[in-house]
Amino acid sequence: MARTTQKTVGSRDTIHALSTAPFRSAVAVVRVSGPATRRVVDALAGPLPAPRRAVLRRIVDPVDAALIDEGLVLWMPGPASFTGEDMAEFHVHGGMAVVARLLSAVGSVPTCRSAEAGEFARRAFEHGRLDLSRLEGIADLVDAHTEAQRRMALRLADGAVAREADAIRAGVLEAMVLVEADLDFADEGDVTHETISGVVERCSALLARLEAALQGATGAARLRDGLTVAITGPPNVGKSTLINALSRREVAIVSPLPGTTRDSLEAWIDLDGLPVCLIDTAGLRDSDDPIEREGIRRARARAEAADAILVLSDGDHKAEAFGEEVRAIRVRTKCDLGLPSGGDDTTPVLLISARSGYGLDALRQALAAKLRDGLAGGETALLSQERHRLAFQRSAESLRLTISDRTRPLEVIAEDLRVVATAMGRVTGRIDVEDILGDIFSRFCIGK
Ligand SMILES: Nc1nc2c(ncn2[C@@H]2O[C@H](COP(=O)(O)OP(=O)(O)OP(=O)(O)O)[C@@H](O)[C@H]2O)c(=O)[nH]1
Ligand SMILES: [Mg+2]
Repeated sequence: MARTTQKTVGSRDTIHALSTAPFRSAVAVVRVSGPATRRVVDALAGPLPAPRRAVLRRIVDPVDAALIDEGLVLWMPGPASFTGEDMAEFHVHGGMAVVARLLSAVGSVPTCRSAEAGEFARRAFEHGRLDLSRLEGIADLVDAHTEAQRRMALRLADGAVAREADAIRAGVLEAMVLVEADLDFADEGDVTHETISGVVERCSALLARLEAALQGATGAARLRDGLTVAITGPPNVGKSTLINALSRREVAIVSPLPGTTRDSLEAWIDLDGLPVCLIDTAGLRDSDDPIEREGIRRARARAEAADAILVLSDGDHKAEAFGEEVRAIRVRTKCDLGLPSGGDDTTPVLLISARSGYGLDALRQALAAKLRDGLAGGETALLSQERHRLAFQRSAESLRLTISDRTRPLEVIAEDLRVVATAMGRVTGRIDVEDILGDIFSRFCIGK
């Protein structure tokens, strides 16, 4: 059916999108935002319901009055909505045909068009409903796979970073006032060293805050992206059997032939709340086969870059490399075939049988503990996003300059302070935002 509605592109357009996942599901939610939302509700579902109350309605296509589905309709007038504009939600059965027809029906209302990626969030920002860092937190919350990621994302969405950035910015603005006052009245005697003392005192306190915020930030960023664990060892020790057991999936081919795995294989697991990418690798040995050699080269490279390494050995094969690394956990496999007689090495070894499940819980615990050690407080850190970390870091560097050299002219100090105020303002998007908006909102998918 051809729909030839005149559309005007612009921010006063009314936008619509499927906000739930684009798969068959019990319920799908289509969101609408913008000035024509009233008309959309009226055309598809009859008179406007009471604000923010779900009502069950017959939803029809205004083009031919055909019934699309029966579902819940929510009317959320602006400005107290997510975007700050008039909004509506249609909760319908989540079949793809239902959704497709509903989207086309909404799109037939004049000035309605499909939302671009992140456009709902962008409107929320532009209408001052949420600052940038909170919106980034919401994006992380949607992407969170594990408890640790969820908690971290929620802190950001809840405004923890925004509050800190605002407080630091306010402190810097106070220091700037002192500097500007001095610059304006520079001819009224030698008060400059007093001004500098006052500024340095304020900057020291602010630097302490910045440094506290930066604590654990590197670990937090790794946690946000996920941690990698390489499973290494000689051929046939049971690396592939272990990745299958830990991920509870048939990720890798297992066979009694040594040299079965050549490519590195990955499986994501939730390890006590930590997002962990397990990597099964080719067995380490001297080989003349060029394909196996490439596999072994990759295995070593993955292990080098991993956050932790499981170094496997069995009764027949000893582990060669990585055994002494702090990142390594030594694991003796196939313990269902008999426990080792011991005495061959001093490094503690975890005993497991991937076949019977013996020792796997202890291995999970040891691995989670090792990864948490490496995160160095990242789980509770304030800053998990690179963009925020860089802003705090740049600010800290500026303040260190101000504090360390009291002989610099006030004009230069003023510039350092401005750098901090700008960096903190960008975290929340209060200033100079246009150039960073695209970056952030492109991370959102359509419907957010
Ligand atoms: N009894 C016993 N056999 C195991 C265990 N884990 C693995 N095996 C056997 O050991 C053989 C090799 O297992 P894989 O998991 O393919 O070993 P791998 O380390 O991935 O070997 P490559 O890919 O060749 O490097 C297979 O026959 C497995 O069934 C175990 O816990 N107990
Ligand atoms: Mg294998």
